[in-house]
Parts: sequence; structure tokens; C-alpha cells
Amino acid sequence: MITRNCLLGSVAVTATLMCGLATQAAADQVSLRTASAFAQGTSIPHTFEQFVAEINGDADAPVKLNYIGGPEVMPAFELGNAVRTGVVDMAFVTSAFYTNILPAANALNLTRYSPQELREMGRWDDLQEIWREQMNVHYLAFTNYGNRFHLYTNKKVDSADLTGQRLRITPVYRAFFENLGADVAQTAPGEVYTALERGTVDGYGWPIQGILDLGWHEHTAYRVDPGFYQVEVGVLVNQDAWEKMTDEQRDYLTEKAIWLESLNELNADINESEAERQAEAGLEVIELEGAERERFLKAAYESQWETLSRQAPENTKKFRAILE
Ligand code: 173
Repeated sequence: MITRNCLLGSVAVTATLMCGLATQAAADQVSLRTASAFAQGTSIPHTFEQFVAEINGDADAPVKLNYIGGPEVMPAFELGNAVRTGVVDMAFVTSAFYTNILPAANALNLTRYSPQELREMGRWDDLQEIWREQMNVHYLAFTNYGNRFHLYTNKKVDSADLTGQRLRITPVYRAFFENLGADVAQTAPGEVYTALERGTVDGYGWPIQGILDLGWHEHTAYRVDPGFYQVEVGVLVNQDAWEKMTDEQRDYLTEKAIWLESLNELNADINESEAERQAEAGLEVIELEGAERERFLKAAYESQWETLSRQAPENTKKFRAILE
């Protein structure tokens, strides 16, 4: 093994060893060009950044992650296509940002099962098959499970009726907010601050985590509870890059992916401390209760499943079978 790819032979023992060691590092360590759809140092990518640091801090790792940057180097809604085509080898990106490539992929937000449960139930392979066939990627890890989405607004609401609200959305929230009467406008996360500052939107959808990191609390009056759906941000590897790797490299990444998913368990505590930080920053909570709460949650799930099945009936049928 140690002299693999070494042409010197065994003229001198030291020469063989040196040659062997040098070529082994080159042959057995792969470097993956890696990008993120979320700004570095904010809440959403924080466990992914630990994953990158963990791998790059391990001198013997068979894989290195060459992190090239966040949405400033690759627009968030284009990263899915970049990992599909191999412009990057690894992407940290949510399914709602690439529904143009994999229709109804954001059904992942509606999952009733954690990534661990999906793996144990044998359904993980079914998911990976869809991502491989339709997007040419290996779905490596599901982060942010346990983090929940919320509606934030500057225009007070006292029921599940959102008529008169102009809200910033992504495909995560479109069907839901429209179903409750809102006008919607889609933007990447990087445009939300300015939209709030200028008042071009009254509010927006976003997870419980990250508001203060992004400075959005400066222009946000209310958070509406309850939260809804599961946040999902995936680690995707270009399929050709995945197939070129050795079993050792793939197994190494899979083991680290499972460790990364175990960090999702921290989300319950993080959600609580984020809610406290929001309160300290002056955000008021509007808690929908009773029939309005039920109407709100029912609209969230029913309108999204209905829209997904209209847009992509075949995929949605497959996703329901895996996720429900
Ligand atoms: O609101 C968004 O931009 C969005 O869809 C999302 C998805 C996952 C994590 C954070 C935000």
C-alpha cells in the first residue's frame, strides 16, 4: 500500500519509503470545493462550519474541504445548480433554493421524521436516489432539523388572517402565506435587510434562529407563534465527485455527516435561547391560540402539500411516501 503509484522500486529503502509516503498523501486525500448558501458566522450554517473545521483540523483525514465562501461568492438560489454541474463539489444549501432543479424538493420541510429516523427506517436511501437521479448529487447530511420557521412582521396580526400583509418569502412559505391572504415577494436572504429598511415588505418568513446575527431585529416588531415545519439545510456532494472518491473517503464523510446530524439535537436549547435574545432585543410575540392557531397550522401543512402536488405530482407522491 505504501509504495502504491511509486515507480522508484526498492533500490534504497529510504527512497522507497519517502516516495511512498509522498504519493500516498496525494493519492488518498481529495480536496472538495465547498460553498454555502448562508452567510458565514450566522446561526443557520454554524454546525456545518463545525463540520468543516472538524474535517480540516484532522491531519489524517482522507478529505479536505476547500471552503470558498457563502452567498457573496455564489448566489444562494444558484448554488444547487453549481453542485449539480460540478462548479462546486460540495454545497450547504436548503431544498427551497433549488426547486427549479428538483421540483417539490422542499417537501423535506414537511417531514414527520428526523434524519436519524429516516436512516433507521431505510427511507434515507429512497431520498438519496431521488437527489441522485434528478439532481446528480449525493445527499450527504440533513442539518437544522429541530429548528422551526416563523412569520415575522411589523404589521400587527390578531388572527390567522394575513390580508393586507406584504411578506418576503421563498418557496418554503409561498403557498401558506398566500393561502392566508398575504401578498408575497420572493427574495434571497441577502436582500431582506434592505427590504425591511425601505419598507418594501411588512414582514418575512425565517427560522427562529439567526434574526439577531443578521441584524433584522432592528426592523422587526413582532414574531408570530407557533412556529411551523422543520428547517432543512442539506450538505450535497456532486455525484461525479462522490463516485470518484475511494470507499475510505466516502465512509469518512458519511461518518462525519452522521455526527453533524447528531448536532441537530442542540436545536431545542438553541431555539429557547434565540427566543430570549429576540425578547431582549424588543421583539414582541403574537401567540395565536385556540381556533386561530389550529387554522394557522392547518393552512401551513395543507396548502403546502396541495401546492407541491399540483406543481410536481409524481415527486410529491414519492416524498409523501418517504416523509409521512
Ligand atoms: O427564508 C429562507 O430564506 C428560507 O427558505 C430558509 C430555509 C432554510 C434555512 C433558512 C432560511
